[in-house]
Amino acid sequence: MEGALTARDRVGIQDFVLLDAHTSETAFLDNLKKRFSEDLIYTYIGTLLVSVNPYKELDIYSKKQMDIYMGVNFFELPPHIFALADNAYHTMLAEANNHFILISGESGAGKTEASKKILQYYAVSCPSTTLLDNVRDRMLLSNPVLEAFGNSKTLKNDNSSRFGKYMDIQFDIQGDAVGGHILGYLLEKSRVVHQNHRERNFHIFYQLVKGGEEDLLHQLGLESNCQHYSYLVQGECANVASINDKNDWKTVRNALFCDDIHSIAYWVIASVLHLGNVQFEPDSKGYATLNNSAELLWLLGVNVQVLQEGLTSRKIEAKTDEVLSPFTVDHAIYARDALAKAIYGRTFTWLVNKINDSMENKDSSCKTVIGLLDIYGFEVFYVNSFEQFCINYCNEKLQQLFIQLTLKSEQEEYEAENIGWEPVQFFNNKIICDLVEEKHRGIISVLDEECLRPGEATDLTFLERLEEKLDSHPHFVTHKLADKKTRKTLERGDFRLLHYAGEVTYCVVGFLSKNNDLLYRNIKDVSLQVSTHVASQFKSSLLGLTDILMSKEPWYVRCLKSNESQQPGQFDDVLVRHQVKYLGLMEHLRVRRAGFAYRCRYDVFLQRYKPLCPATWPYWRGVAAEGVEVLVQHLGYLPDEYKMGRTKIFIRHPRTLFATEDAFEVCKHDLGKDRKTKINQE
Ligand code: AOV
Ligand code: MG
Repeated sequence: MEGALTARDRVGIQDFVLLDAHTSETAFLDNLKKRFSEDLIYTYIGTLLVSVNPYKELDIYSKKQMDIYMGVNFFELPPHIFALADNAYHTMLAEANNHFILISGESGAGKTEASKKILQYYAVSCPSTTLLDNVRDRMLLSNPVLEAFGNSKTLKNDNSSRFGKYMDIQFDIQGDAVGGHILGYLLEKSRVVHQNHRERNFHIFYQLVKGGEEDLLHQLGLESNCQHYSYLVQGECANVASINDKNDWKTVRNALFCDDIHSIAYWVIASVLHLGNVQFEPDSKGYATLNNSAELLWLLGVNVQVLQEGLTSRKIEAKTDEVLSPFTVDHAIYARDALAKAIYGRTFTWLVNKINDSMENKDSSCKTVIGLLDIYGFEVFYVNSFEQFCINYCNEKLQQLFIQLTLKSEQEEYEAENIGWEPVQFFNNKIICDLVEEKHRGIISVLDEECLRPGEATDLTFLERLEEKLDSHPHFVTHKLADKKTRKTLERGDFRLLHYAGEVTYCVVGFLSKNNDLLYRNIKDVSLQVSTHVASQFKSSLLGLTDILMSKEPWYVRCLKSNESQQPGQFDDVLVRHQVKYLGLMEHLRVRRAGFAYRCRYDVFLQRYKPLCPATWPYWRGVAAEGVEVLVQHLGYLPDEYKMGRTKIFIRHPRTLFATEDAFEVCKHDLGKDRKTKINQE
């Protein structure tokens, strides 16, 4: 019928690979937008899943939906996060190897929601035995607990993750989810003591104060009013429309699975709140004295006198003795906040350990894992500090990993295998990773060096050192180094990095002290350990993470933020286009489209599919590559559908492989049970 919209016109195309050959960025965006307006938030680029945040509940995550996606070939149903989860799962079972799902995108794009959906899929859909239900429940319950302690409202996202999380879901040989393990990365502890305007502290504080039962609050000496606590009022937004702290409290309380954990967690929250209310006044010499020490009594388990001393003075070792050097009020506030941050930070680590104990797979029957990576997304605020520097560096590393695993290695493999290939150009952000992490010259190195000159170095000398070392770096600018026009946009205490995802201007104030994260020594004596040089620790833990990921088979979810105001149904063209650009989605599409979705070593391919051809069954006595050629000719592969490399066969489209897989299933069936067993064993 003339004028009528075809389904394709209306809902767009579900795999970008199938769009017209020379897809422009505009066509790419049109397709996303069309689908978004029909509540179709998922689209594929081959096996990569693009997800656009709808900012509204969609009825697509029910158990019924999970059942629909279970064990179905990837491209047979509309794109879905469950399809990706299922595909990773079945590939893991078939190939008996480890996988990971990298979820990336900027703050508020939907990473955490995606990771929760994937975990739910595994916990609910995979086969189960009663014995294991317990472990699965723990896995699911770990989410609300860690979100309560590790997420908060920021300007970008009402439920923003303020820590990085990598979770291994462990499976046994039957495919049962049998255990889990979480690695946490760099919690943004500074939030405990300071929140910017319109931002909050971690959710758990508001949950306890607003939702805690009267008895409990009484025991902890807490008022049920957030306004009473100086650590909760700085952002002036204790109440957030999209958050129901009272309800969330109930969920978290039920999810905190044992009494010990309950009481310790509450004690810590209460202690931190009381600590925040401790005020200091100058004595006649200007030294700090506590003006309301009663609050401290609630800091259970700590010797009050030692604590008071620790907050108002520092121990200095003299030749034979130790003397107390008193603090000014500013110093004392610094010490108080350092203690609050440290208590909270250590509790978070302790909580992750407890959760890990509860999900541990005790009978070591675990065979393979699927790792889920959900970190804090790239973020740019009006003022950006050390925290944003670490978060954005982390995103830079993940982008580098993505590039290495897809764009770069893919093209290198074609070259190594002598597959004819027109190289696709892409921006490699390695230069920015190096700028941050290179030895001696990189920003972290310079920062660490400055931290080793206590008393002499300041945030500004740190900036000067950077200017000396990086004066001609194309991705680094400061007021001094900038041209006339750019200079106007920079303050003297700023440096600007040209990140892969855009420019970010960092204010150096606080970089040294945050990197040092040093507690005054006698406070450390009370209960805590010193942790030094966060940024380098972070760097090495990220390098460790990269190693973990490199040893596994990757899957990608690229989350896009639809609009800045967290509104349902709004698609901001400029914002989405920017993300499509910096995430390298067009380049990925080009590589994918011109490339080959599947590849397999000749011997492995032949071994699996040899029953499909009389010439190769039961044995092929010649060279494996020739056997594969005979086999695929027999199966009717067209010349355009595959290429023969040096050691591998490359298959252009998954549907070709699926057809072969289907034929294999039928053949296995026909061969009968005994022989089927034999094939599997071989
Ligand atoms: P993020 O993890 O990527 O940001 P979230 O996953 O927390 O972002 O998503 C932000 C908000 O967007 C959620 O709280 C939901 O309200 C909404 N949302 C996201 N995905 C969906 C979905 N699939 N369906 C419905 N609503 C969704 V950060 O943690 O800030 O980088 O540090
Ligand atoms: Mg998140």
